[in-house]
Amino acid sequence: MSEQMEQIIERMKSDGIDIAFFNDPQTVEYLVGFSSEPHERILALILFQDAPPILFTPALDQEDAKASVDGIDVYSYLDTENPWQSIKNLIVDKSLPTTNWAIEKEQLTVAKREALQSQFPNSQFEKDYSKLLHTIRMQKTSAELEKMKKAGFWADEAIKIGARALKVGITESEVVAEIEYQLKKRGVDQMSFSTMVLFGENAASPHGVPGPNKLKEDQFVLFDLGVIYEGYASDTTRTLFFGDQPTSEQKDVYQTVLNAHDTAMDQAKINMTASELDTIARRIINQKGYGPYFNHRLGHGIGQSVHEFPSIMEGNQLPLIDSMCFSIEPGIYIPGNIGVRIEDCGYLDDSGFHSFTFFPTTIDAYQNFIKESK
Ligand SMILES: [Mn+2]
Repeated sequence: MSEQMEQIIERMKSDGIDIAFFNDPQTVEYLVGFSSEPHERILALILFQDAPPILFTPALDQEDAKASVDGIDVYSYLDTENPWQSIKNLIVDKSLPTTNWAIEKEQLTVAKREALQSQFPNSQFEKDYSKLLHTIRMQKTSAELEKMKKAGFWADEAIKIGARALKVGITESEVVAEIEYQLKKRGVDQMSFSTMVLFGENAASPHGVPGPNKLKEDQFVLFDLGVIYEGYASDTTRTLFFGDQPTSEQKDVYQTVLNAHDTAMDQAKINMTASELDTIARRIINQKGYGPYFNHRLGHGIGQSVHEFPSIMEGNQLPLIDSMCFSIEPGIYIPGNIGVRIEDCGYLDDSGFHSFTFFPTTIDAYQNFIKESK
């Protein structure tokens, strides 16, 4: 049984929880190593204080599940069976207490909870273990960090593919298509979110949408993208200057974001709070008068999902700890005019913050890259 599962069972004992029911596919994958998206079917990991865990899957997943887990009983149901009735029978067979349940309130729909309640009318489903899972997942194992480095490698490759594709007149959508096509040909078939490529003023919205805009000389091109590799996400943003004559405003905005990004990367350390790290970057942007245009938190945790705990934001007094993974992504967005963001995700250890991505960040990075590729 994994160390993380043992940690949860210890917690069940101290909380007086008889049964913990996890139905988030990512939780299941995290705890037992079996990955599947059940759609409307039921996939669940059921933990007890003093009995072996049950992995409950749709019948079509049973063989894969058995092959990928160790020391866990796998049971399945057919589409023609009532999964909740099957779960009840499995649990009742164990003759263990069933009064107090912990569930993932962020994942278990009301309908599913009612289905469980109908099978166990005298049980309580009040305890929420969503936060507990977030907390455990914040601290990555060395095996997880290795996967995240690989996911980072492919994010850097994606930026390079995108940079090579740039030319006057190409559209944002065409650059997105090129990136995803080239990655798929190389065996990377899942992005961690919709790839973003935004030209010039279209990048002035932090959640802009790529479309038919055509690239012109001396515009910024904002790439925000990542891939899923072996179940782990990457996420990086580069704002490349396409041309060689940035205006003084373009230079000033870019250098301010870069300075905030580099300073936060350099100064991030264990035991600092998430809020303190946000402030380090935000102060630099405020001092240059762009504060109102940095309208989001400095960063977010990352792992199996592209956004998870911790949130690197003002007011979050959570201390940063060893092996936590998160983004550092300051930005300045002046509506209708200019948008610049620079983002790297990485992990913390005793010697500081270590990025998973390495594409250069200076304003002439695009020019240098093109020269070197020739
Ligand atoms: Mn991000």
